[in-house]
Amino acid sequence: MNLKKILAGATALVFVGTFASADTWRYAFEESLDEVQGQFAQKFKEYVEANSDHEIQLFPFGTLGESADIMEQAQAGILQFVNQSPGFTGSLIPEAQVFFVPYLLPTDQAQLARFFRDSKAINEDFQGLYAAQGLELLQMYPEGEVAMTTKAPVKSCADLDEVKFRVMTNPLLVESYKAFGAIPTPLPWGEVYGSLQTNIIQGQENPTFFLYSTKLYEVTDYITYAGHNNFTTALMANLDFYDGLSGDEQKVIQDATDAAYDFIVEYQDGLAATELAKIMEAKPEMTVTVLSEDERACFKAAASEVEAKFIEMTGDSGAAILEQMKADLVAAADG
Ligand code: 6CS
Repeated sequence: MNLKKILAGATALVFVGTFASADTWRYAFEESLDEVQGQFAQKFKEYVEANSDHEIQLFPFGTLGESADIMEQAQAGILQFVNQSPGFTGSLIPEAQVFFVPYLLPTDQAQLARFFRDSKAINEDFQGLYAAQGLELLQMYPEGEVAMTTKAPVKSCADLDEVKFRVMTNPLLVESYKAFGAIPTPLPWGEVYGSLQTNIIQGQENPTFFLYSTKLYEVTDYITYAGHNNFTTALMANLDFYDGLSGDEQKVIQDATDAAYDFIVEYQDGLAATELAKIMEAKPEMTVTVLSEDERACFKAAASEVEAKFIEMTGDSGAAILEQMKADLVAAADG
């Protein structure tokens, strides 16, 4: 644990706390207000404030530190709510790494929306795993298909040879990019732009909207879609805080989560296409490639190796979650 950072976060919160009433709940997330997590958070806040006496104080990325810092603050009860992606939570809850088994999640956004809403694995099985870490899992939701952005073209895994590729700090994501042939380099988000700029890394992956909003297109020249994953994220509450609430308060939180979920699914309809168009306007020389089935072959072949690693890391518990997710995905495919 980085004690200096958690103390800095706590000090910042004590400072803001002096201006906040006891009815204020603190909610931190990994993006800015105008990005997907920020939009979700604002909807949640709007609902809670319209339907209770509580106020929600939002802390966008950077105000309280990196993803790891806000998770520590939420577990410690300094924050009541935290939005963190399994890309980071996977180092705390190994089963949450399942989201990095390549080609497990579909790219179809409507199917994904049904899956995250109805999945037993998500809405029941993961609950206990998060609770064991002092967290009430409120909602997982998708943020869009991830694209690889690099400094040189990627037409197959061979093109990733010797490429230092940034991944979130998640052991299975490291295994994925190893299996894809790259040199995986786990880094917190705050170091990504500068590391690309200075050529410490030569690639990274993220959903299209984020490539535009964070200006990653400025420091990479190729965007490649291999269809290998969708970015997943999750809203959680501190478990002691949540368990200590009245039934009415818990209901407001559940309803606010549902409202934010419905909103964010609709908000993202067409978002990847509009944000890609903005990237092309800002940087017309950007090369965008959607890999063909043949070009995807080596990425798809790597998937079974990564799945086996996941089972090796998580045992029976991970195997059961994976099986349940596959069944839930089939159910979501049927509409
Ligand atoms: O790559 C990352 O680390 C970041 N990507 C997104 C889409 N949201 C937050 C996360 O920290």
